[in-house]
Amino acid sequence: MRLTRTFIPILREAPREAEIVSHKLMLRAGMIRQQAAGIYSWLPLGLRVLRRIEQIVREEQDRSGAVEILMPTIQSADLWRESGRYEAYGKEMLRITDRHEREMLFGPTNEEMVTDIVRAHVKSYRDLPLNLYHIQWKFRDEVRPRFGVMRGREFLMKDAYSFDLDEAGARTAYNRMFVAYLRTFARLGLKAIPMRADTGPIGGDLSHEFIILAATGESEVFCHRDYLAFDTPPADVDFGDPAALQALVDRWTSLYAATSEMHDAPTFEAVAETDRVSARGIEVGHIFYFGTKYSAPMGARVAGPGGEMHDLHMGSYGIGPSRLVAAIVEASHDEAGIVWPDSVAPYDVALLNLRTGDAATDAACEQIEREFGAAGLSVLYDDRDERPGGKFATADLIGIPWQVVVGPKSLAEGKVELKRRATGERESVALSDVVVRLCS
Ligand code: P5A
Repeated sequence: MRLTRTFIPILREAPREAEIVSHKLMLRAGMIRQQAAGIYSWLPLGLRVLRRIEQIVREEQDRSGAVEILMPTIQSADLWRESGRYEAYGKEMLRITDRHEREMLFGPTNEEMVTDIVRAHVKSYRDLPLNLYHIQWKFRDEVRPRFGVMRGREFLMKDAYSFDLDEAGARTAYNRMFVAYLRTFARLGLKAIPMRADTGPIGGDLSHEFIILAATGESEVFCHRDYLAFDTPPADVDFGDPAALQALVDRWTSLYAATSEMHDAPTFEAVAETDRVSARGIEVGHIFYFGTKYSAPMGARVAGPGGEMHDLHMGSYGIGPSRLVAAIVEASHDEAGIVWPDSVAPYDVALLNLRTGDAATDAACEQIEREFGAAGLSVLYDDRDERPGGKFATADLIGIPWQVVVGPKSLAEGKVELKRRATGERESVALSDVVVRLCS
């Protein structure tokens, strides 16, 4: 993609309303635009990152056995009356009336709706276990929307819902999501620590938040330092083996880790002082087990092996892809701009033509762009008529992992420069080798 043909409205200065570095950088890099408090448009660069995050989340959900659906954003108030949450949810719910005076709402979460789907179609224990998820926009009229897409009012959520015959089955479903989340966050280049958490308006008594440590995080958290060095479960973990899953979860819950609502100071102080981490964190995922809280009032039950009826045991599991874009920037930037992890970068390579209009540099850039494309790497080609300094600054700001710099002097010797954004390391590479060098 040529920079002159796409739409990346770079800002020289961060708008004053941006308080934290991720919000500043996302605005400066032209990734998002605020449309109202806590409501954003996603511009091309931001959208590409959001889509890559969504795709990694989707792959790990699918790997764990969850099945993708898509439920609407608008829901009927009647469904929420069945669970008793319509009144209880309060002012955070955006309530809407349609032309027939029917009460509707913009969904803040989908426990009721998915329970309605399952009660209509799932009648027997043979249809279980079942985990349905979707990736859909939510609306919560937050008291304090802030920090850009970190705490929006409209935000994207991956929400999964598990259905099992009994508590033991539901526990395995919970463990599946727990392990899938560890893998998801690691693939996004993040160290997320599962911490005992409060359940709030979702309910239930077993819950973990997945937290990444960051000075600008909104939550106060406490954990054992060893978690920072724990290994991620491998890609071939057997999601059909309850004992193997339990062993992984046992390990990841063996040390102290709690959010401030669940914090127990005496237990934490029993941890050696050098191992105690007391920090701020960003909640990027949250999982819940709440048994029959929705299935019992809504009549979601199935016949067991002997024909007896069971209320379904449920859990729900959320990840915030739009918040993750900001969280990754918080975790990965320097003074010059964003440093995208390879797995979510908006493009793989930034191609800088230092003398646009020069026949040799133009031809070399076009050749490189074609060859990278053929090799399956995406390229953002800076073909603007702009000074080299401006091109370097833009490339550093938007943080694409590799930069290929094509200038007339080195090109005369058949060379281009390759720079790794994360480390600043540069090497001079023959024009004919640059694609092979990145693909190997
Ligand atoms: C779990 C899935 C739930 O809503 N119901 C369905 C459960 N959990 S949650 O913790 O309230 O939200 C899940 C994740 O969504 C993200 N998130 C947000 N992202 C941006 N702005 C917000 N205002 C916002 N609120 C929640 C978080 O990643 C959270 O973990």
